[in-house]
Amino acid sequence: MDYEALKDQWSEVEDRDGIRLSWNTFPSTRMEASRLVVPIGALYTPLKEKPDTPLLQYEPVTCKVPCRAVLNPFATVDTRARLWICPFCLSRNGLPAHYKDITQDNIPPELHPASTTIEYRLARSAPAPPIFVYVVDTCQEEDSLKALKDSLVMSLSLLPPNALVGLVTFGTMAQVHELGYTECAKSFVFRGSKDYAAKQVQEMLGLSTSGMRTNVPPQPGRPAPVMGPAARFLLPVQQCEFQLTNALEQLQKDPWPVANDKRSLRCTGVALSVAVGLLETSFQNAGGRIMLFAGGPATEGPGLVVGPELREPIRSHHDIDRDNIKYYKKALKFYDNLAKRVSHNGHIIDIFAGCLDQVGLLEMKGLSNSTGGHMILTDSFTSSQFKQSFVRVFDKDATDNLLMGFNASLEVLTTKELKVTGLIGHAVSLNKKSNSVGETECGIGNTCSWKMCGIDPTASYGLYFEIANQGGPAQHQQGPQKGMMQFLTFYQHSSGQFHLRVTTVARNLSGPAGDPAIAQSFDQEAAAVLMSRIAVFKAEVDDGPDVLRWVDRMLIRLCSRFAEYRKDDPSSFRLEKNFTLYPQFMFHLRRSHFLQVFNSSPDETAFYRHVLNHEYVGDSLVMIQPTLDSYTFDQEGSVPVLLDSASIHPTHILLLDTFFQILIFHGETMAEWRKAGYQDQEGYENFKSILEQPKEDARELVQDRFPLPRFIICDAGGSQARFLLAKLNPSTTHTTNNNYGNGNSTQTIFTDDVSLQSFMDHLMKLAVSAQSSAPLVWSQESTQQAYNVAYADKAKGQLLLWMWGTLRFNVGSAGESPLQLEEGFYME
Ligand SMILES: *C1O[C@H](CO)[C@@H](O)[C@H](O)[C@H]1NC(C)=O
Ligand SMILES: *[C@@H]1O[C@H](CO)[C@@H](O)[C@H](O)[C@H]1NC(C)=O
Ligand SMILES: *[C@@H]1O[C@H](CO)[C@@H](O)[C@H](O)[C@H]1NC(C)=O
Ligand SMILES: *[C@@H]1O[C@H](CO)[C@@H](O)[C@H](O)[C@H]1NC(C)=O
Ligand SMILES: *[C@@H]1O[C@H](CO)[C@@H](O)[C@H](O)[C@H]1NC(C)=O
Ligand SMILES: [Zn+2]
Repeated sequence: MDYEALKDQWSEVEDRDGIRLSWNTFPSTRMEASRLVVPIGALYTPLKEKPDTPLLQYEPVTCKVPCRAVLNPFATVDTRARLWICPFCLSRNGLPAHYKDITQDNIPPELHPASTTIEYRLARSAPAPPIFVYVVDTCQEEDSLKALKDSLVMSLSLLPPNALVGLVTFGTMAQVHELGYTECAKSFVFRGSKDYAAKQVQEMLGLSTSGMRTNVPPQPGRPAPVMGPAARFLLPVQQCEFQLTNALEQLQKDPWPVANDKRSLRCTGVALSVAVGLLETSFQNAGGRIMLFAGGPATEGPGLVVGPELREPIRSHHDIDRDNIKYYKKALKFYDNLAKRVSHNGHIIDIFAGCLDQVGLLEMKGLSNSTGGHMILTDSFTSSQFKQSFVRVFDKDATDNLLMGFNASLEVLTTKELKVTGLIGHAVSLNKKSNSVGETECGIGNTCSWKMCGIDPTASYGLYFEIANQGGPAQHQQGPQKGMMQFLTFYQHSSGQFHLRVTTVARNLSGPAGDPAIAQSFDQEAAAVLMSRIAVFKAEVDDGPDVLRWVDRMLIRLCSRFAEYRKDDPSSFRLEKNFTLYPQFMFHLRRSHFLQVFNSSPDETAFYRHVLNHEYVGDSLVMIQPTLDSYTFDQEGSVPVLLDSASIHPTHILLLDTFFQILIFHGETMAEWRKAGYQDQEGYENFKSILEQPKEDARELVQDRFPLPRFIICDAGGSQARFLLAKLNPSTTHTTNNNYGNGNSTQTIFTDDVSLQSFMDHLMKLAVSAQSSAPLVWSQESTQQAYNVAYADKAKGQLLLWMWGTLRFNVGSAGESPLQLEEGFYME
């Protein structure tokens, strides 16, 4: 099968099962697996929206304990003997009585070959309606507090009427508002400087006894039953909307005076621990979100990230590097402990930051990354970036249920050839051992089950596997064997029922060593994203340069293994089509703000990494390698161009999408004409429409983007243009004098600002010197193929360009001549 056909097949699988694998044929031995360099991995989006899939209204048929695999299309069913053989453990199971009528032609939906992904609506109902606790910072300027209050009031109308809501506000002190008390506004106050133990919080709020009546199921459309003592603070929105709206509208800026040389005293840590304590006793394992709205950094009490003195700056990456950080470790420990409690309780923490400066996302990130919460970094609560992203959290499906799941967990089962080594994504380990757990660990490992608490239709998890078989291929059976995985996602649907989503994946196991089927099955896009997650996971614990070195080493090893070349002859280096884009992804990854942190604040780094760990393959690739489109005269619409400084041209407009930013850049001439107002003159309609097109395309791009990206419109020479320049390959500035130095060792670290071309030159040199292989020459034809791949991908909204051509930027004649691509550069 050719590469385009394979890609189509993978994208069908992604649509159907929400999964993409780095290798679509599994190696049959451990040795062979280790030679693949890139691990066997899956990027899985469990709740990917599948509007046409029926929701089964019965309990799944499962295999015996301890296997518990769910009946699936790969099971062998003996309709006459009324049994099915589990493909995971090979046990025989009787079919349940109500399946007595099944025949070859009349099979239940879960056995249908297309049902590799299926969802059950279980009989079990949620112990309580979904809970939302707003934790609101009042140390804010009036306009920003006003905007936030408006957003919060508006959001009440987006909640299901039976949802329980609560309000905690904080500044110098933290207050829990007693919404159940209707005579006047009443709240419980906590000192901002004190570290309250869980028990103290509960005693102060009078919550020491558990008040939840677990055996009273909530009735949709009716007020929930009274929840004991917590009902003073958490009420169905339909019952307390008036009270809560009032409380929100009356919120004032924190009244404590703040001197000119001081920051506001803000006890974010106490406020969060009070909110956590509020849900802890009464609503353990019931679905709930704690939503923090932070207008600045914690400066008071436990979890403070900077002191109140303004002359003391908040920590930077350089400070962390030099270990010059006064509060960091203590704050991190505080929030990580809190995160442990919250994820154990099954609740979610979202962090919305609305501040030009940092608010301490770095320290607080564990709260969101271990509970499946959102982390949204914006400049202000007045920005549309905040307002629109916030609204998107409450998106609903066709049946008017919120698109969010609660108290979710994911379990992975494998056939004996495969073992799961870990997960990278927003989850914590449930420490469950089984035969499917591998010996090595990648990400959060040593378990076959994870808890994510919060889950939504785009939440994606990187799962990694190893091969168990130590010896030669054990091909006892006829034909190729299959390696299988089953993913079981159990969650509280926002309708109030529990659901189980089951995805079962089977792939061929390779034949004897050197089977070409493995290389053919390489999905370079999925692989790049899975490797990026590992790199980012490493970057959380290892030194930056060590991580870059690891990325380089893995890339060189992959190229040595799969490229064709003559030993020590870089000019003979050639990669097959299914590998050509991969080195370029790695080039952009190592330049990206995921790994190069010094141009970002620690909060920004935490935010970028958080979002990367949540997205599926396509969006992750845009983050790793942004897309760039060009608009000019005499051309229909936009044309994808190289992510290269040579793409800048006076009479062109560029549209850059980095996922986090959407930037429109006017070349010099374009900017001058626009400033002169030509677009409004007769005869310049063409110019006017060129100015409009990128804006329209940008609107299209952000339609389903979450969080909403930052919009930047800038001109050549303007200061904002730096955001574009930072993303471009520095081809036109680089001189031939690159400073790699010792080009022999695979330990070599590329300098940060090398161009893609030097990067590739160097990669080829290293790859061909590592070991020998058959000769082949990089040809004009493969250059052309690479371009075709690039343009084919554009159709799917992903611009991938392979720079195997020389870029020639014709200066002269007022820079009017178009960019020229000369191909065949690597011929000689
Ligand atoms: C993918 O690459 C491998 C190794 O270079 C090669 O054997 C295989 O034919 C390629 N497959 C396709 C579909 O291009
Ligand atoms: C929430 O999830 C945990 C495991 O992750 C599970 O033990 C618990 O039963 C779930 N809660 C409910 C109410 O089902
Ligand atoms: C989540 O945050 C904690 C720190 O709070 C960090 O140690 C961990 O690596 C993060 N997890 C991921 C997947 O980034
Ligand atoms: C799996 O193996 C079967 C039998 O050899 C073959 O027909 C099929 O094409 C293989 N599937 C893939 C995706 O390679
Ligand atoms: C590479 O190694 C060879 C032999 O070990 C040595 O002669 C050569 O100078 C080295 N090249 C560089 C650039 O270090
Ligand atoms: Zn079984």
